[in-house]
Amino acid sequence: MSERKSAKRLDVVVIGAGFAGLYALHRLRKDGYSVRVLEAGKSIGGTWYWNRYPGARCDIESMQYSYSFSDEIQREWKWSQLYAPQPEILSYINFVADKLDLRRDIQLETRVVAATFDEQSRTWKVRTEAGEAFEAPFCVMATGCLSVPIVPTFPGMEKFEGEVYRTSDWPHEGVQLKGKRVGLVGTGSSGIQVTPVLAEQAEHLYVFQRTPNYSIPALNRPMDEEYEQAWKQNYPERRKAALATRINALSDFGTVPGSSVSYEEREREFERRWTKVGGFGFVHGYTDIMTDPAVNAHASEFVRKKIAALVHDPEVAKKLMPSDYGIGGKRICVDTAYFETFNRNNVTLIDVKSDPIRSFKPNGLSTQTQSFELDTVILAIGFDAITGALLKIDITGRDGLKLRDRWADGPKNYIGMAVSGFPNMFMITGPGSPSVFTNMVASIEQHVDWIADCIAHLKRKGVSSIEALPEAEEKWVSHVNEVANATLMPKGNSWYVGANIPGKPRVFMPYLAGAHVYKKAIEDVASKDYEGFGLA
Ligand code: N01
Repeated sequence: MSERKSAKRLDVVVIGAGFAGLYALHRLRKDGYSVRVLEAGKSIGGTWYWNRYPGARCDIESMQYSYSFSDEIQREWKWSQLYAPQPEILSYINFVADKLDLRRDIQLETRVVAATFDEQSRTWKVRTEAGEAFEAPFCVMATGCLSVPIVPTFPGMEKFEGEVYRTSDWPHEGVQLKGKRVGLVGTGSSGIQVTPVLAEQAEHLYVFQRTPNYSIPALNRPMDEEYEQAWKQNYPERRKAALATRINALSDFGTVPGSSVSYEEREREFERRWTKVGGFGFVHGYTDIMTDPAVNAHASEFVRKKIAALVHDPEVAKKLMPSDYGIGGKRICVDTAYFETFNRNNVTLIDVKSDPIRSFKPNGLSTQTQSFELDTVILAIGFDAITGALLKIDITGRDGLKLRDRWADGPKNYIGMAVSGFPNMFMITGPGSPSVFTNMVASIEQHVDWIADCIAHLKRKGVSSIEALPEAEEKWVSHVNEVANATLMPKGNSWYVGANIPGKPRVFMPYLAGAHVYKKAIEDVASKDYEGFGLA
C-alpha cells in the first residue's frame, strides 16, 4: 500500500488528458481557476495516444475534427490529408498543448482509482493508484467514450508462444510483421482500418470475423490547397454552421426523405455518395435512412452489392456482407481498400460466427473445426464504451452512493453531463449526450464551455454546489430512450447498447435527436437558471 500524502487543493480536478481534458484545462485556467489534469498515460492525447496501430486515422475530416476555440491555432496548423492519420492528430494535440503551455498543469502516469464527494466540505476527493490525493469543489470526467479496451478471455491464451498485440494499446516502437503469419481478431472500425496495412506487411494474414460490418470508402486524399484555404478563410462561419447540424460537422446533407423519391433515384444518389462523397456522407443523403426500414434496407443492399463487386471470390464476398442488421445498426465503418484486401493471395477470411474461436494453443489458435498456425495475434476486439471509463473509477457521491450501483440498470444522467446524487461532477460527452454520433472535438468544446459557464454562474450566485434533480434525470433518460427507439439503431447488437460486454445493461446510451437539438436543450437549461438542477 503506497504512502498517503496530504491532498493537493485545487478549484477543479480534470481526469484525462485527451482532447476533452486539454481544452477543459485551457478554458478553466483562462477563467482563473487552479486546475490539475490527471492522466494515466505517459503522454497526452488520450484515444489518439493509445490507438496508434498502423492505418489508424480519423473518419471525420480533419479541417473539422480539430479545435475551433482559437482562430490562430486553426489557421496555423496544416493538415496533410483530408482524413488525418493518427500520428498527425497526436502531433496536433502536442502542438496545441505546447502553444497553450498546458503541460505544467498536467500530471502524467497518474491513474485515478477513486473519487468521493465529501458533503461537509463540498469537495471531491480524488485518489490515484499511487496513493496521491487531490481535493477540489469540482471534478470533470474527461475520461473518453472508448478508452477501456476489452480484456480478452480466449481459453488457453497464456499458452500461446507468439506475440499478442491490441490495436488499443499498440507498442510505441511499432511491430515487425514481415515474414509473420498474423491473425487479426475483430472487424470493427479498428480491425477494418488495420487490415489493409497488415496485409501488406505480413506473410499471411488471417482475419477472424464474427460480425461483418457496413464499411464505406473514405476516399481519403492529400489535402487540397484550395479546399484548405476555403476552410481557413471561412472558419468562424463554417464552425458556426457545423453546430447547427445533427453531427456538429458540415457534410453533404440531403434534405428529403428517401421514401419520397423513386428506387432508381435513390440508387443513383447512393452511387454518387459512394464514389464521390465517401465516409459517413454515404448515409447523409436522406433524412429517413435510420428510421424508414425500406430506405435503410435499400442503403444496406447497395453496400452489399458493392462488396460483391469489389471482392472477387463470391463466397468470401458473401461472408463479408452484413445481413442480419441494417446499416447503422452497428457503428458504420470507414475504410481505405478494406474489401479489396480480401482479393490478395496472402489474406484469408475466417467466419468465427459459424465456427467460433475455441482456444489458443502454443503455435496459434483453433476454431471449432479448423486450426491455424500463427506467429502474431492482433486483437481489435473493442471497448467497454461510454460508461466503461467512468465505472472503472470508484466514484462515490452523496450519502455514500456508488455510481456503479446508481448505474446498475443503465447510465442514468441529466443532459449527458450530470448524475443525480453526484454534485459538482461533470461528464464530458457522457451517456445521454450525442457524443459518438458527432464530431467529437466540437462536442467536447461545447461541453467544456457549458461546464465552465455553469461554474462561473455558481460563483456569481455565491452557491457552491449543483446537482441534477432526480425527476429531471428521469425525464431526460426517458426522452433519450424514446428518441433512440424511434430509429432502427437500437436493434443492432452494438457497443451503443452495451451488447459487446456480457452483463452490461442493454440501454441505447447516446442521444440521437441530433447535436443541433441537443445544443438548444442544454442552452435552454442554462438560460433558465440551470433548470433541472438543484443549486445550493
Ligand atoms: O471495436 P468494435 P473497434 N471473438 O467494438 C469483435 C471508434 N473508432 O475498436 O461485432 C471474435 O467496433 C467484434 O465482433 P462482434 C469507433 O467509434 C474510430 O473496432 O461483437 N470477435 C467486432 O468485430 C468504433 O466503433 C475510429 O460480433 C470478437 C470487433 O471485435 C469504436 O471506436 C477507428 C470477439 C470489435 O469491434 C470501436 O471500434 C477505430 C471475440 N471474442 C475505432 N470479441 C476512427 O475514427 C469482439 N470481437 C476511424
